[in-house]
Amino acid sequence: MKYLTSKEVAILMGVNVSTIKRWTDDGKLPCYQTPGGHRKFILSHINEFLSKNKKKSRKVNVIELEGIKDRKLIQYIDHGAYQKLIPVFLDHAINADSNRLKTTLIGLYMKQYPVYEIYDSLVLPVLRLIGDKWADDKISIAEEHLASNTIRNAVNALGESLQRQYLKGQGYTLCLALSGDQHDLPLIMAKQVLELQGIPVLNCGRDTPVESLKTLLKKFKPDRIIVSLTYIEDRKLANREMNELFKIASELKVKIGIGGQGIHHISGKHRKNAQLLKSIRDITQI
Ligand code: B12
Repeated sequence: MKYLTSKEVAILMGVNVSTIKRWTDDGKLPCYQTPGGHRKFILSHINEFLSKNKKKSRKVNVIELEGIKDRKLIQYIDHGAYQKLIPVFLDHAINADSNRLKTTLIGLYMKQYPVYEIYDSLVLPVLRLIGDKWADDKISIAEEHLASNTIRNAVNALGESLQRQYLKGQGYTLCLALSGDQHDLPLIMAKQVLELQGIPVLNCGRDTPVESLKTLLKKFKPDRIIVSLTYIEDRKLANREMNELFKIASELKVKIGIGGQGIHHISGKHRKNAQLLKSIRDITQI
């Protein structure tokens, strides 16, 4: 977690340091105070303030705070111009420019664009383009790995800035990808969006055999299980695991949600019995 000083927050918000001090003294802008009396901020403090003072978010400039002088990028972020951001984000991902990727995601979040929208409208289209480039032999496996890893790090950096306040009495949601599926980016994004809604998440991550879940389910008693299906190599195995999961779910009275491009590879009865998540936004409706 990165802590910001009053001076950095002043640059970020486009105001004087004295204004930052006044806002914190008035209790409008949350902050931590060091034993020496210095104010320290995390991005979610600023986001909380901005969500109550929407007009002030217009002046916010995360990119410049990071020393990136890129007027076009600033403009696209300000306007949430996803169509224009897609090729730029793709280019930065392929060039492993993690600083620009991170500040683009955090910049959009600070401008109050919903996290699910940032993922559905920017990150997912870029990941698909990277996959297409790899499939068309336009980039090597190494380049594809580097680009998707750089995006993964930026998504994790945004996750660190998000504020989490779990709702009282809210049960867990357990997330996983089935055996053999190594794609975990959708799970990371789904976790963040659920947590923003006050739902605590247990993310088992990629390549999780369903038969290994039993003790965990008994221990945490989740309300819901979400399965990410991106790549299914062995359809028989995937359907066997889904059968097993539905059996466990009916015993424990737990709902199942499934999402990802691999949902078409599992049997129709599973698709019928589960809640289908066709976008990251759908996670906000469960
Ligand atoms: C990054 C990546 C990898 C990385 C994964 C890194 C990681 N830690 O996640 C690595 C390098 C490991 C990898 C490996 C492989 N990959 Co890959 N990979 C991708 C890539 C570029 C992005 C995947 C991703 O995160 N997509 C984002 C998801 C979320 O987008 P989506 O599924 O389209 O969108 C859905 C979600 O929004 C969903 N949704 C809504 N709510 C929710 C909630 C949840 C929880 C979920 C899951 C989804 C969801 O609804 C949308 C529509 O379905 C894709 C390209 C692509 N088109 O996606 C290829 C892709 C998935 N990979 C592919 C392949 C072939 C492979 C490999 C076999 C390559 C190889 N020869 O080794 C291996 C298989 C590994 C394995 N056993 O799983 C193919 C799959 C083709 C197919 N028909 O199944 C793709 C499509 C590339 C391509 N164009 O061919 N890959």
